[in-house]
Amino acid sequence: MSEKRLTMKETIRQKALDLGFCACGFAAAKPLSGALAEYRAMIDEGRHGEMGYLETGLEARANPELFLPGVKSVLSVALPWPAPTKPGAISGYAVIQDYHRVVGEMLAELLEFIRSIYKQPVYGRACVDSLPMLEKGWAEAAGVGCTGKNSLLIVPGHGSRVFLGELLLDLDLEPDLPLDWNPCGDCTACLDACPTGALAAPGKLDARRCISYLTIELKREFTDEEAAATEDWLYGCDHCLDACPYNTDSAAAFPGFDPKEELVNLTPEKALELTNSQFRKLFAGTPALRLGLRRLKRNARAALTNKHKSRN
Ligand code: B12
Ligand code: SF4
Ligand code: SF4
Repeated sequence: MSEKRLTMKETIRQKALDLGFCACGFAAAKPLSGALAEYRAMIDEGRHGEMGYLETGLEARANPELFLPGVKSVLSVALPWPAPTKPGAISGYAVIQDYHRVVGEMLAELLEFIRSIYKQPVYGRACVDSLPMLEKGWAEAAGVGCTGKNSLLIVPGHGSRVFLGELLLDLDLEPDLPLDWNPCGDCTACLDACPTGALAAPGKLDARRCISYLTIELKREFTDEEAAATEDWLYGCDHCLDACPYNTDSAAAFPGFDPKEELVNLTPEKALELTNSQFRKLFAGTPALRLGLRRLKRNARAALTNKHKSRN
């Protein structure tokens, strides 16, 4: 490999860190075989529940060449969000600015920078949950971190309270090596903290039992069993994140994320009183806006029932 290519890569990585990402790595855009096998197993076993969109484009998720011919490298980044200041009913990642927009804008700026330092046209495409990509698999391949038993990617020194994003590039950049790191060892804190048994085995999630899936992804009304499983959560669930020793409260978050106090303090009672326009105003700019008021109220009714049951 030429010294120039290495220098370019390190210049890009430094820019990514300067923009606020806590980690940046590079992988060759070659098929990810191990991650695809895990993915197929999830679909074949029905663990994805009613997320029908996960059944499409299976091969492409592990091989970006199939939807972006000519792509040679996958640049993977992580952006840390703040630890909750107090327990709330909405996951910490959803009481702040929508990561799709924030990470997407930062990746667009990084791409502009890359174009400015190359003396040739550079084709690039940013992805934050917006293309069929196995984001954790790519982050692992790029040496950004390792997947823990809660199935989330852990970045050394920053934990798993991080969003992932990618830039697909037609540049032939030297790939980084995956980390030689077993972050979990004998720890089982996340498996023990999951109230529903959704973490069926280390690294294997059964979404049908996951509160995050039930409150965010499930479109229909709950069955009685599903409603009982959601505890007092209105959107998402943070138990397996909060339990992880790598997610210390002092880990530095991206300063551009500013928790919305009204969302941190939202109760099921208040959620049930919201009108449509109040809902849109309250959730504007956050990832939870896409839930819609009907499903927020579904979640709030279940949370209230669970609260009353736990008192009796
Ligand atoms: C569908 C989806 C969900 C589904 C299913 C989650 C899942 N684990 O599959 C639901 C709705 C439940 C969900 C919930 C959450 N999600 Co989500 N989700 C996604 C999405 C869109 C696709 C994930 C996917 O393809 N899953 C299918 C499975 C098979 O793939 P996988 O988990 O990546 O597979 C790996 C593991 O299974 C692992 N593995 C397999 N076997 C074993 C065995 C061992 C021992 C180990 C250690 C690992 C391991 O290897 C595979 C390859 O890396 C991604 C974005 C994306 N496009 O990738 C975000 C994403 C994974 N979600 C994210 C977040 C933040 C969450 C929540 C924390 C939100 C919340 N607070 O409520 C929860 C966490 C729940 C959990 N413990 O996973 C982040 C995770 C960031 C990170 N640090 O990893 C992502 C990457 C979005 C983003 N751009 O930042 N999510
Ligand atoms: S998000 Fe909640 S329900 Fe889902 S695996 Fe983690 S702890 Fe379990
Ligand atoms: S809580 Fe323990 S087992 Fe779970 S991901 Fe963190 S280190 Fe791994």
